[in-house]
Amino acid sequence: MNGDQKLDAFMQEKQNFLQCFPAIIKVLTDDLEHPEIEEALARLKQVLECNVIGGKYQRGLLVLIAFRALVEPRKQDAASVHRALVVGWCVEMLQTFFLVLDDIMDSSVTRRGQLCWYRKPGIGLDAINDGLLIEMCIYRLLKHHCREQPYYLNLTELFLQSTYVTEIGQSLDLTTGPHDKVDLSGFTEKRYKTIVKHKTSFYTAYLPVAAGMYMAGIDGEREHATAKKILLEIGEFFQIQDDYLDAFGDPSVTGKIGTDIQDNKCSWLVVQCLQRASPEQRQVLQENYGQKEAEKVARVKALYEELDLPGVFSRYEEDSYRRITGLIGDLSPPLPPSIFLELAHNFYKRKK
Ligand code: DMA
Ligand code: MG
Ligand code: MG
Ligand code: MG
Repeated sequence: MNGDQKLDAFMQEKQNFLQCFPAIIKVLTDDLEHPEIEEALARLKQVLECNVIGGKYQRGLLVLIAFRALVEPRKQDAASVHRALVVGWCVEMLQTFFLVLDDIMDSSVTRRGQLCWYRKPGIGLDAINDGLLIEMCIYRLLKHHCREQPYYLNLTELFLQSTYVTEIGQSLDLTTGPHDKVDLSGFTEKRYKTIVKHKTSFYTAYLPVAAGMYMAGIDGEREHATAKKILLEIGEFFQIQDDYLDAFGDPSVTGKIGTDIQDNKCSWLVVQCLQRASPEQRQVLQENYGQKEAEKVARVKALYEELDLPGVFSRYEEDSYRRITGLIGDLSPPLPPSIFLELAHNFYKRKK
């Protein structure tokens, strides 16, 4: 199959996926037994509709793709498929919870083509509680739809572990690039990989596939370790693209304005820049990185261009894609290569 047909796997599932969102909202926000919390649930409905919708749904759809590839067709009855859709939305809610809080910590301006939630009039830091409520929706949905399933505990623990791992990654992301001090010596490739494995790869790539595996009854340590190895690689590739797009993407396409240079982030670009910079260029970075002035940000981007980091990125993208397809080629049953190939195709050369 070629790349276009692979992309269709995500597109095919998308219709169904979006169609069941209203039913999910209903389960989460209709509570006739507790009329005294009606206002809070009305707000939750608004929070969910404004924040969970509008992304690419790649992580949520990936649960469906894994489920379809791993569960025997005769066991893909309507109720089981619905549970997979729900778990897909749980992954999207985890992502939304992280993003609402990440945008506050990163002082971001836009997300998914709109003002970030905390920047909307009248919201401000109340967004913190909104984010926490979105997180709890995961466990309410799992309980409501999956409590009787043999994989309920595995899924619950998987979501909890993914949250912990991501929060550890966010912690390293924040402390490696503090607000008050630019220390370029901390921006190493090794630290970069540790941050990304935790803050992105685990929940972006491993979580959705692992959820599909548990739903299919695949809970062996060996199978999960094999899947994790490849998925963490694919996740690293995804975050490197995110870092590249932060400086060189088109905000009208990505839906977000980059902030990594201003925020003193240990981005893939700054790590690559430091590996190639002359002492003079390093000095330019030292004087301009991690500050909000537009001229300083522009100076850092000009340095990235001088060092041809867009070219370095293109070459990295090709190499990484080749390495990932190689790893996928070595897979053995019960894990079919299709899930991993579809994911790699979907991420490769993305513009948003
Ligand atoms: C992504 O980091 C990680 C999480 C857990 C949201 P990021 O700040 O680079 O993401 P974005 O570019 O979407 O703000
Ligand atoms: Mg961010
Ligand atoms: Mg961040
Ligand atoms: Mg980013």
